Amino acid sequence: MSSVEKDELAESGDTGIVGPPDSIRQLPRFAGPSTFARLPRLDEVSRADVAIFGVPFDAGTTYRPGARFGPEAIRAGSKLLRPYHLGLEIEPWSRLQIADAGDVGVTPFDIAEAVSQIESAAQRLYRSADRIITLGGDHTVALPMLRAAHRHHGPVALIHFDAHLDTWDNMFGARLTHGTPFRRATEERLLAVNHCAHVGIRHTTPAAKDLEDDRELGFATISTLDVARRGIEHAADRLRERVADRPVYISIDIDVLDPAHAPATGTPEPGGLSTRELQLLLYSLADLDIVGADVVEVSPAYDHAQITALAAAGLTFDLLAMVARGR
Ligand SMILES: [Mn+2]
Repeated sequence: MSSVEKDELAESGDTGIVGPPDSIRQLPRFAGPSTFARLPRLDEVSRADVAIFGVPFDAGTTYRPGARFGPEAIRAGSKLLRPYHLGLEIEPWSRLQIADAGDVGVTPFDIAEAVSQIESAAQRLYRSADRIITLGGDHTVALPMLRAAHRHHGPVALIHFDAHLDTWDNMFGARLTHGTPFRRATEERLLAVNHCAHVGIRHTTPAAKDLEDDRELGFATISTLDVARRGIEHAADRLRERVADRPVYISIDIDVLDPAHAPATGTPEPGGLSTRELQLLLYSLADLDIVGADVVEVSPAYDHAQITALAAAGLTFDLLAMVARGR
C-alpha cells in the first residue's frame, strides 16, 4: 500500500471515524484551521474518545510567564504529525475518534476564578468526550483537570513528569499556583494515595525538607539522576508496580526535559531528560489505563525554531498513541 493510500485510509475508513484532511492532495499541512494535528474540531464530530483541550492560563507562574500562549504553540508544532506512530506501532486517529475542543475561556486576573472556570469547562467536556488531554497553560491547570477527572474516573494514580515537586503548600501565601497543584489534589483526595510518583525531579529545591514533606503526602520520587544511573526500564518497572491496575493520569511539565530539548518553559533546570529518554519511558508505560493527561508549561516567547513546541506536540501524540494502545 502506498503512503498516500495509507493516509487516506486513516482519514476515512469504514469506522465513521473522522481524521485529518489529506495532506498531499487536499490541504497542505501548513494551511487550514489550527487544530491539534489538523484533527477535526469537537463540534464537527458527534463525540470523541479523546478530546484535546487548550487551557491558555499562566497567572500561577512564579518566574517566566507566557504559558498562556502554550496551546497555540503546541498546535502549531503539531502540524507535521503523521498518522502512524512508529514507536508504538499504531495509528491513534484511525482507532479512536480524537477531536480538538478548542480553548477554555479563562480570566487572566483571578486564579481562583480561573481554576473554577477550567473545572466547569472540563466537566462539560466530559459529556462529549471520555478522556481529555490538556494543553497548558502553567501547571496550576492540573488541579481543576484532576478534579474533573476524579469526578469522571474516580481517584487516579498520578505519574508526574517534572523538574519540580509541585507539592509546596503555598507561594507568597497563595495556595493555587503552578507550584502547589499536587498538594491541593492530595488534600482533596483526588489521587490514589501511595500510588503516585514524580519523575525527573532534579538540581535545586528550596529546602531538603521538601522531599520529606512530599513523601509524607504519599509520593514516590524517581529523580533524573535515578533514571540516568539505573536506567529507563528500571524506572518504568517501578512506575508500573506503583500504579498497578489503577486508572492513570499523566502530567507532563515540559521542564522535565533538559533546556536543550525544551528551552521555552517557565522554570528551566539544567541536567534534564532528553526528549528521547522521556519517550522511551512513556512507551514502556503504554499498557497502563491512561484516563487523562496534560502537557503544560510551554512558554513560546522563549522558544527557538519551535524546539519546545515540537517536543510538546510530539509528546502529546505519544500520549494519544498510548491511550490508543491501552484500549
Ligand atoms: Mn510543574
